[in-house]
Amino acid sequence: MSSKDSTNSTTSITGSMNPIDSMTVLVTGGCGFIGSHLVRLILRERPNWRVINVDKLTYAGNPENIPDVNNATKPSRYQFVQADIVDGQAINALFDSEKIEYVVNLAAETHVDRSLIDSAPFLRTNVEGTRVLLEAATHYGISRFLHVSTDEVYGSLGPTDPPFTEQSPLEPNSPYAASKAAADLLARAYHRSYGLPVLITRCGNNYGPYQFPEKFLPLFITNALDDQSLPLYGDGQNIRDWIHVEDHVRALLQVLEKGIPGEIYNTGAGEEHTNQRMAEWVLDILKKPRSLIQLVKDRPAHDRRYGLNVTKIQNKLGWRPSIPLGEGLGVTVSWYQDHRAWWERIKSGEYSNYYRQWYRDRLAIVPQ
Ligand code: NAD
Ligand code: TDX
Repeated sequence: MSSKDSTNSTTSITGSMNPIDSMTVLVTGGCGFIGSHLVRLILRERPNWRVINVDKLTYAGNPENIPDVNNATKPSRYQFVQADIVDGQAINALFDSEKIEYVVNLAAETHVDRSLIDSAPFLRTNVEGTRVLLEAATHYGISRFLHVSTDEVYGSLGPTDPPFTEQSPLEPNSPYAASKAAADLLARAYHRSYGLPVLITRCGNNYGPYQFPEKFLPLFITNALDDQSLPLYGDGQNIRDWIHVEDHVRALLQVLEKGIPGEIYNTGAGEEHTNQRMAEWVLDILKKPRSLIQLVKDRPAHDRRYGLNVTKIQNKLGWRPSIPLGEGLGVTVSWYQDHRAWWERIKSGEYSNYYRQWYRDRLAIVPQ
């Protein structure tokens, strides 16, 4: 690989920039769920930053996730580029034409169940796409590369195990998780091998507005709104550690600006709950009967429990989650109630084929 010096970078390789400094950040996957919240946060709170959003617009990418940005932001501060992160030519052309200082890599295939049907797109985007970005970032000598990994790389906890720390072994169980673990380790290797200032975050389950309704909470909320069954896998006792997406993107910004290159930061809100509890919570908020919950065939290799020790990000960077689950869940349910057109368009499109295929054997009655 070729490595250029950092002449087109405005900071030292380990230094972080003052938030008021002007700079250009490349966000990949900015039309997805978390990426759209991050783009919005940066444009709102870093008035001198320019955001280039590279997104392929897969089934999960949706420009409608950032309507305020698309319609109201001055073009000079926001640019959307439809491109595939695996396409080295397109990515290098972008680095050639723009003075990119920071990269935040969120672009990924993200749905565990789809990775169990076909793992190829997961390996392609999550591993090869990350490699293409790391290579370009190294070549062009950028200041910081934040790779957004996931708690799923750690595998599964037993009921009495302490939560995962950054030192926990990586034992991914699904093709999705394995592809994310590979990308995570590749990002680490680019730091060790080439000195690329890589930062890695591993976050728990996000919830909030604009989440694609294949994921547990938006699927259950929108099914409940339509009085459809909520397909709860297995015995419903699997545990996830839930965090509001706004808290997550604030952590990402903090790590991007203040994190130490080469370091990994777990991110989570310490809200561990069983899927059954979450499903009942949604139904109670909507005043719908709990009989809508239907226990269905389990997901293969279904991780039993995720939980994160977030002492490091709290102590080293001073980040704290600020949205309690009880509050965030209520507001999120209201958002889906108020944005029926957004999710109905998704659920009636390509997603309906997937839903029929995946849940056909699971649900007794699947809408035709
Ligand atoms: P998402 O599926 O909502 O969005 C992914 C985005 O990436 C989409 O806009 C899609 O079009 C884009 N994309 C996919 N393949 C691409 C490619 N080859 N080139 C360019 N763009 C491409 O995902 P999300 O939930 O917002 O997750 C974002 C990131 O955060 C992922 O890396 C995911 O692994 C990680 N993460 C998610 C969670 C969670 O709970 N959602 C938790 C921890 C980590
Ligand atoms: O229909 C369902 N029924 C059900 O019981 C679905 C879709 C899910 N579940 C269960 C499986 C999980 O235990 O709910 C839990 C959450 O499922 P997902 O929303 O698919 O998330 P998960 O598998 O935990 O992975 C998520 O968190 C980590 C994201 O999808 C990943 O992108 C992220 O990395």
